[in-house]
Amino acid sequence: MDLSTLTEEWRRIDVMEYFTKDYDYTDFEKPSAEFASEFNDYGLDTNDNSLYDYLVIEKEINVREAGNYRLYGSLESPSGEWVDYDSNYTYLDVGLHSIKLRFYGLSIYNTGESGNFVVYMNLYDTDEGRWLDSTTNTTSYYSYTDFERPPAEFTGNFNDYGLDTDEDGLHDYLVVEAEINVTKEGEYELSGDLQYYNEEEGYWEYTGYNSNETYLEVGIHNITLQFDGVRIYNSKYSGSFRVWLSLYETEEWKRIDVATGMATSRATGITSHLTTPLFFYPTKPTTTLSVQAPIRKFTITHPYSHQMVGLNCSEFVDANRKVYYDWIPAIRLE
Ligand SMILES: [Ca+2]
Ligand SMILES: [Ca+2]
Repeated sequence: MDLSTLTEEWRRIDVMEYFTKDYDYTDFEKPSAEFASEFNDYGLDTNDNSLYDYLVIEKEINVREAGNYRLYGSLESPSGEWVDYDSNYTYLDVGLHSIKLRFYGLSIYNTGESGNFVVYMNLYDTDEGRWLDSTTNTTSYYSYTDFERPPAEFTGNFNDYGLDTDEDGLHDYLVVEAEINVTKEGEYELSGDLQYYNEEEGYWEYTGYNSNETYLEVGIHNITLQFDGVRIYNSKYSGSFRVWLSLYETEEWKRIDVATGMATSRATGITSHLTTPLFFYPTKPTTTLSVQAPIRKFTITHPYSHQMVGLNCSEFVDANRKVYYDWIPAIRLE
């Protein structure tokens, strides 16, 4: 989905109400597959340390026509925070099948929540590229302490300063340092978005991105990000900047920690992932998604309900041509 290509020129110029004859829905085609009732879940420990590496779910699917299908599932914590997603692409013959999804144990540990987790599922026919069915199931009780611990995390110590690389007295970079405690050596990536609060428009303006991938031994490390000074000059903003920091392990490319105290800026209820729908909960009949810098808007109209609404989103390109694959920054719902 490239929102930068959306225009505001689409205007409805005429509306007409027309009523068809009466139809019986049973006279129409049934979906080639749909969800059946069975649902099962269990913890999976892959390295025998008595902590679950994955939460596995098995969902029953009733197939009417053999073909290629995709089961997509999104996991939410008991309090409704998004945790992880997984997809399973598979060929299925006619009949009942139990299909598995695996959710990342560390992401569950990071919620700090115990209780029954919620799995939102969608079923797609990948031959026809068609959505077929959706359903929601609740897992049995889990404590977050049943799952794997983060191999690295922020200690909470941060620092920042201007860096003058050509000694002309002006900062070439704004450097942000994050202290990271590594308990399992490996490859990690620290990434950050630099933002400032635009008082006039009332939102956080994106001012730069940087990432730093590095191999880290066990211990405490200071990892730095460098944000482009010219970009900051061009913003014409003076004051404190906010940095949204994420720490990834690069084996499974999972986010293992985010810097605290910065969560308020993120749009409520939005998650977006590689080749999966962008989901949100509509709270009004019409929801406007706003994308920042410069502001662009588009409106999604849908029945008022607490069902999730999905947009297909494989990548997101913001107005500055920066491409995001795993989340959408600077969007808000109105
Ligand atoms: Ca384990
Ligand atoms: Ca300089």
